[in-house]
Amino acid sequence: MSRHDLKDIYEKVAEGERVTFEEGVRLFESNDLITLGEMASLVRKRKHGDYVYFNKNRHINPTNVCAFHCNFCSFARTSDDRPGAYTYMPEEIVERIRPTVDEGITEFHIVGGLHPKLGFQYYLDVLRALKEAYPWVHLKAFTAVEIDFFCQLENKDAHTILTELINAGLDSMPGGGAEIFHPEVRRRICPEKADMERWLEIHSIAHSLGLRTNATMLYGHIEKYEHRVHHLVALREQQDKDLAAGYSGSFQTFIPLSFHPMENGLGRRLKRRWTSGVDDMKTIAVSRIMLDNFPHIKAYWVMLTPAMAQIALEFGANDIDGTIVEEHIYHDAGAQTKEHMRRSELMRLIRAAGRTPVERDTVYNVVKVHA
Ligand code: V47
Repeated sequence: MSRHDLKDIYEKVAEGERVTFEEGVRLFESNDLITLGEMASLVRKRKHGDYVYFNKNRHINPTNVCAFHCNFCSFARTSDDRPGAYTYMPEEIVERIRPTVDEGITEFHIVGGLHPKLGFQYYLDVLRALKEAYPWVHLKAFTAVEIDFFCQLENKDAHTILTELINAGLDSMPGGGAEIFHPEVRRRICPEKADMERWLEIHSIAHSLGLRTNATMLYGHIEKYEHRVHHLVALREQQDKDLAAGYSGSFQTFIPLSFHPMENGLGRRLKRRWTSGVDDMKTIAVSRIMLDNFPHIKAYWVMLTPAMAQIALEFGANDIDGTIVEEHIYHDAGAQTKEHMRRSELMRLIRAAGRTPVERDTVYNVVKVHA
């Protein structure tokens, strides 16, 4: 497909009009990467000019023991006695991370396994301990799948569970656990997980409680372009509803996640096939074009590599995540990237792309514009 074939969609995007499901599929089918990048850049520039956001954050994965069996996951261990299984108690977490936490850090990103035995209290205690030890740090914690698991453990509704978590220190929610919403794919990769309706419902309840949340999409495995577009449209519709409802929370950032095929059953079945650079950039671009009501698109450097995250800035991304410090989910699945990037390195990456680095906190308050 050439630029000419995308002309009608290009004109809609230039006019700020919404792209349909069918047009979204056409965008994915196109190999005209430059035109896709131009279209995504139109949307990105309108929203953010040349600002590129990053933050000083640290990932924390309290346990990798998980009751679920998602076939794409290399991080989870099915029980405490499996090789490599770990669980850190709340006080241990506080002490383990102390050497890497300074006053400049603004976010802990906390996700982990659905431990079959620890109970909800453990997860509340993790938040409380971190908030008490590092009260200035924003706690972005627990995916909708984890929240759904807590509801089952406690036999309580999501509104109650989220309120308890907020009282323990929860400030916002990350976007994980979304994978691919379409049931044809979801039942083949993560049948035990909360389904699309439940995942969206939990985010909507979080929004009604004033939380900002993120959303992800795990692509590059058995899904088709139609499934990706279905996923994007579902997120766009939920955001429309929550904005119309006047909730004080909403989705803020979308993060496409490319499948990493090492050390997991799905990867073995797919003969350890990695996504291509073209697919990675196309997915960033189509996400930016379709999710017109999402403020931010993140190029997660751990997943993409710093070099490709930098290129993604020309395909609609306006955020590259943060310093991270310690990362398990992608490194267990074969990522060759570093786990830590210094703030100065992140800024160099952004500047070398001709853009302005903007340090932010989790909810995009500007810490500093590095003009
Ligand atoms: O939900 C698991 C994915 C997610 C693999 O909100 C895999 O700012 C690829 O959600 N290959 C967790 N992906 C990570 C996540 C995230 C990351 C960065 C920023 C934010 C944010 C959220 O990782 C899981 C799953 O979709 N995942 N295994 C794998 N083998």
